[in-house]
Amino acid sequence: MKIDYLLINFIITSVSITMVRLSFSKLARPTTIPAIAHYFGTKGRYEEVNPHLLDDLLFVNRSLLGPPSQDCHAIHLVSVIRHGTRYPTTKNVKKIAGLFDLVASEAAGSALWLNDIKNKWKMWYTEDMDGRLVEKGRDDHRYLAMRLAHLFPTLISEENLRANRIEFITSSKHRCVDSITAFQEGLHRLWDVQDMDYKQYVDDSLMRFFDHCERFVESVENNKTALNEVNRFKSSVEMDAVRKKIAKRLQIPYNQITPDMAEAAFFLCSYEFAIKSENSPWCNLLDESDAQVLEYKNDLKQYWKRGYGHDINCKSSCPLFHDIFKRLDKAAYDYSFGDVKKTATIQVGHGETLLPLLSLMGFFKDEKPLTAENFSLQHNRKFRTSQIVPYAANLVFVLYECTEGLRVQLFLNEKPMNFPNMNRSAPLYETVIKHYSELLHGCDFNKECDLPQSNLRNTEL
Ligand SMILES: *[C@@H]1O[C@H](CO)[C@@H](O)[C@H](O)[C@H]1NC(C)=O
Ligand SMILES: *[C@@H]1O[C@H](CO)[C@@H](O)[C@H](O)[C@H]1NC(C)=O
Ligand SMILES: *[C@@H]1O[C@H](CO)[C@@H](O)[C@H](O)[C@H]1NC(C)=O
Ligand SMILES: CC(=O)N[C@H]1CO[C@H](CO)[C@@H](O)[C@@H]1O
Repeated sequence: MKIDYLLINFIITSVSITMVRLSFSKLARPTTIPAIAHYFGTKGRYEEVNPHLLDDLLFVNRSLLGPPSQDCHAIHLVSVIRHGTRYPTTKNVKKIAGLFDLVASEAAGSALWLNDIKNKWKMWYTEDMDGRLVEKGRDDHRYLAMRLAHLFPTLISEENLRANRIEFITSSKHRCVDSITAFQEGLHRLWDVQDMDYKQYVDDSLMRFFDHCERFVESVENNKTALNEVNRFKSSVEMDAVRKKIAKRLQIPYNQITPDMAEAAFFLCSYEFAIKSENSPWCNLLDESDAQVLEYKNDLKQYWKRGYGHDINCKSSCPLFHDIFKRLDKAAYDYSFGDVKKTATIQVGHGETLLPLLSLMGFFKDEKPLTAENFSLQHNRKFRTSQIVPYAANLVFVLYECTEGLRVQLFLNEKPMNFPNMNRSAPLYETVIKHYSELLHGCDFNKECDLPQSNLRNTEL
């Protein structure tokens, strides 16, 4: 609410931007940040990976994010963005309700926070919230849009928006449609555009490719043993220790604190923080080492369901991979004829859209796989979803025309990221094409995703 009021304020008094920025810094910051906020994985705030936004939601670091060199001219930008902060899904609301009932009826002790949970805290999550975008999630996208427009003023501009040179594509899920709408709202507010409708295309074959890949659905999504490592970790000594500590803090018998209950406590702390900016009394159920265990449990799940764990997880993203390079190719081609048709592509999807694509392209690959036994050995793992896919996570490809030719620069969550095994931050486009030539010439969705019987069906038709 406060932030929204300020946003309006910002539009009205945009003359004194510095003043508004100062008030942002006072109001956007919650009283305190939970000590475990860095471990929330896919339920983490974007601000945890970009803490300077707590001082100024419109801050962009030009020296870090500017063109590779002065002679470079941005031609096109393709971004794949995760939806913003959302409510829990129905499944997680049920888990939260289960924990709340248990604590309200069984927990004992005189700790202040426990008293707050039992006497002040209200179970306000309802099943019909169903993972919908919250107001904070709209702001995530509104401000991201404004920052990207500041960073790439020749690509994301009012003129290009009006001339339909910016394409908006989204997953059909309500939280994604609402996010991309908020993104456009951010641009409209920035330029005070009042006479334009929001235009966007739903494309699940690009943004929810995982639903369309039969081999993925059969061998991972619907396969009980595909996530064996996660299930084994649930009964690991590490998870047992977390449960015992929670049981002790609540004075509830250990056997009643199931791994799901421990996870529900983690969810509660993360949702109260991400949605309401509150350091909730629920956060006292877990200390930092507990959070690391629960973070690993989430990372294990993402690793085996969306990342390197199974090759098909990555391969299911082939359509998106090809689409990105097709757009860059097309932009380069059009540009060479002085005929700019599109300057930017804004695509909004899920964490499940980004992780397979990043894995396909070789990012955040650890030498050894993440397994149920590896928790302590994987302390410094690269595959850490808290860092990679918080709410509103974004992967941005920017194509530049430079004196030596085309260059492409990559940003993850507004930070430059090198391509795997390339030490230059904006390599020549042809170097990148060479690097990915195998995928660019292969990575055929039908070949990877069709199951033998469906091939049969197809030939019978
Ligand atoms: C911006 O980026 C530069 C270069 O990496 C860095 O030295 C500087 O500290 C950053 N500035 C802020 C305010 O974050
Ligand atoms: C299910 O997953 C296991 C473990 O990855 C694998 O060995 C098995 O082949 C999968 N089953 C199917 C039907 O794909
Ligand atoms: C980048 O890699 C090339 C070849 O792999 C090497 O010659 C060069 O020294 C590296 N540059 C830096 C800054 O590491
Ligand atoms: C980094 C590391 O030590 N990884 C090990 C994890 O556990 C598996 C067996 O489950 C080993 O094969 C890996 O070497």
